Amino acid sequence: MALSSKFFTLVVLLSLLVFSPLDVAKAQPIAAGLSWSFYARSCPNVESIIRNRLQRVFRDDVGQAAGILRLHFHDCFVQGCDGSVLLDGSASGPSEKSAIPNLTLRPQAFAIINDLSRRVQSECGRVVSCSDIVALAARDAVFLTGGPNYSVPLGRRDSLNFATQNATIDNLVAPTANTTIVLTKLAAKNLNATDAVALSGAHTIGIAHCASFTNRLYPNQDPTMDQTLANNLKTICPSTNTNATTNMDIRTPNVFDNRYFVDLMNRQGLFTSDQDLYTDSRTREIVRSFAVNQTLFFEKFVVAILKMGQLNVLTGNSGEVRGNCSAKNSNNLYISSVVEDEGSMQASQF
Ligand code: HEM
Ligand SMILES: *[C@@H]1O[C@H](CO)[C@@H](O)[C@H](O)[C@H]1NC(C)=O
Ligand SMILES: *[C@@H]1O[C@H](CO)[C@@H](O)[C@H](O)[C@H]1NC(C)=O
Ligand SMILES: *[C@@H]1O[C@H](CO)[C@@H](O)[C@H](O)[C@H]1NC(C)=O
Ligand SMILES: *[C@@H]1O[C@H](CO)[C@@H](O)[C@H](O)[C@H]1NC(C)=O
Ligand SMILES: *[C@@H]1O[C@H](CO)[C@@H](O)[C@H](O)[C@H]1NC(C)=O
Ligand SMILES: *[C@@H]1O[C@H](CO)[C@@H](O)[C@H](O)[C@H]1NC(C)=O
Ligand SMILES: *[C@@H]1O[C@H](CO)[C@@H](O)[C@H](O)[C@H]1NC(C)=O
Ligand SMILES: CC(=O)N[C@H]1CO[C@H](CO)[C@@H](O)[C@@H]1O
Repeated sequence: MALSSKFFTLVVLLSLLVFSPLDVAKAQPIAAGLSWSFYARSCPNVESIIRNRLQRVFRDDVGQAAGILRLHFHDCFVQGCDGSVLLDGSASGPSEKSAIPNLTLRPQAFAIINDLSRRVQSECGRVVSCSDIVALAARDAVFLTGGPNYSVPLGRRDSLNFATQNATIDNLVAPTANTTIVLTKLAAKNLNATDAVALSGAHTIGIAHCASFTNRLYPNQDPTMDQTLANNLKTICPSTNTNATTNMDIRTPNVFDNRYFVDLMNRQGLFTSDQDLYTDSRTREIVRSFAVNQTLFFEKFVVAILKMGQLNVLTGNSGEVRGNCSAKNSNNLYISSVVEDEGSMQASQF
């Protein structure tokens, strides 16, 4: 009896391990060159350095979590998850940062990533890429606001160049897009309808500026918008060019949960791209399933963000590990004069 109950406990513990959210992550295929233990020897504390710091940052201002999560999305969708979005413009051309969709990325998100990179470098040297730091910080933004925890495959390298403004505009999706456009743009990145709905669920945290949704208020009110919400939004944004912001998830604006989908079912989604997911028959049932089952949403979100987080990654000897996330190493006088070449950096990782 005692033995069998011990055995039962063991089985329960084992199945908890097997079915924990971490393993939802680890069951997913990973891109060649990435690994679940990439910095195990070269920077074993990288994840705790980042998480401990972000815990403090988000305690002071939880909104920064949304800014960081969105930065990961913009990094990955434009030219791959290569830290390109972090580069400041150079004399050679306008950067990804200054392209129109990036105007509303939070300046603090860039500062937070640079600060994390400095902290990681002071413990480990220049071994962890800025793109990996963004991916880990985005995971922590999700987890520390109430969302699922998941493992992040690591080993991304940073790009030597930023994307053009045109590539930025072409790859990102406008908030005025309908579901057809959302599905088409995400399919181009091998993200299917389930992924599209799950990833849109990131809008369960964060804010938006009037310009992102006044297309639904003026000149004509979108008939799929709840009247009370429309009235409130018209007060916040009396005209199309008001520089004000509003929470995206009216129920629990700072918590990563499934209420965004409850909003959609109540015609309280903020953007056309959000609300149309419930209008369109191809995605309506997915929205409903997430609204009634948060565990299901979390599970599908982890699958989708892991796919997103591995789009066109640079690995091996491609790209570099930036010493300053805002500049490539050859543009960074300090780094290029004192740090050894990339070959020896690579060797030190194994
Ligand atoms: C379906 C395609 C998407 C569209 C059309 C879209 C559009 C937007 C827009 C227009 C904003 C507000 C910008 C502003 O007015 O300040 C925003 C904010 C945000 N987006 Fe998305 N987005 C999409 C997908 C995603 C994905 C995949 C993620 C992350 C996984 C994400 C995370 C966020 C977050 C967290 C914010 C809040 C940022 C903050 O508070 O600073 N979005 N998005
Ligand atoms: C979250 O996942 C990470 C990566 O697998 C792991 O190191 C960490 O211990 C987990 N944290 C919690 C609180 O579950
Ligand atoms: C960028 O897009 C604009 C408008 O579509 C076009 O006129 C311009 O030639 C493009 N520039 C480049 C460098 O492709
Ligand atoms: C979606 O938007 C595109 C471009 O504006 C338009 O051509 C198409 O008819 C729209 N589709 C639906 C189903 O509304
Ligand atoms: C989307 O892709 C996942 C695998 O990443 C798969 O499990 C799921 O069934 C797909 N969903 C749809 C609607 O095709
Ligand atoms: C809009 O407001 C933000 C602060 O909320 C400010 O940083 C920005 O300069 C303003 N932009 C314009 C065009 O007034
Ligand atoms: C919710 O989704 C989870 C994960 O897919 C599943 O195991 C569970 O049975 C679902 N719960 C209900 C009440 O359907
Ligand atoms: C990082 O690079 C940016 C862009 O070149 C520069 O403005 C900034 O001063 C650099 N930061 C440090 C700490 O060197
Ligand atoms: C956060 C950030 O870097 N924003 C940039 C967006 O583009 C404008 C215009 O180029 C820059 O001034 C901002 O610094």
